Amino acid sequence: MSLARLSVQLPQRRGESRFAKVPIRKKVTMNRLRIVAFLLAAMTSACGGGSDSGVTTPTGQGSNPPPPGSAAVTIQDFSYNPQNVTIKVGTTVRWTNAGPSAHTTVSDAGLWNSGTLAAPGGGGAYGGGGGNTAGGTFQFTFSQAGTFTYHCSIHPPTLYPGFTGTITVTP
Ligand SMILES: [Cu+2]
Repeated sequence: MSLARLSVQLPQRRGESRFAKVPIRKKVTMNRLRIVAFLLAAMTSACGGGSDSGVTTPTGQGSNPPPPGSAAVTIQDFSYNPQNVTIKVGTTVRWTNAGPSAHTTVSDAGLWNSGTLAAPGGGGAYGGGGGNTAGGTFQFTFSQAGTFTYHCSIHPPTLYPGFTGTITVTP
């Protein structure tokens, strides 16, 4: 190894003993790459088909709607969040009351009626403290396409404008 080559390598390998280590480090890097590749391959095969619904994502659909499965709506502060949900037929929507009041989700067309969903208990208005109970939940699976509006029967839109929601179900 010539002095000229050494002087080139010095700035690249600060603080390490130089030329003796170069081939070893290369070998270690190669082995690491092989191990990573092996792990990736193992994980990929292990995870194949491991999703809960087993459905595939449709292509060319943009960001909406998501594939059948589930969607979540949070009821909080006299609003449904998100207010508008677009899903595919077969999707289950789950409403969760995050408080502070008791609420319902009732289909305007009478498809579903959750009954009263309790607010989270304990720990203040939003149930943030310890030892609290979770807010009430309700879920409904949409088996037909269409646009379904809904409201809270305890706080009707006549008194709470904007406290409404829409589920758009595509074929
Ligand atoms: Cu309500």
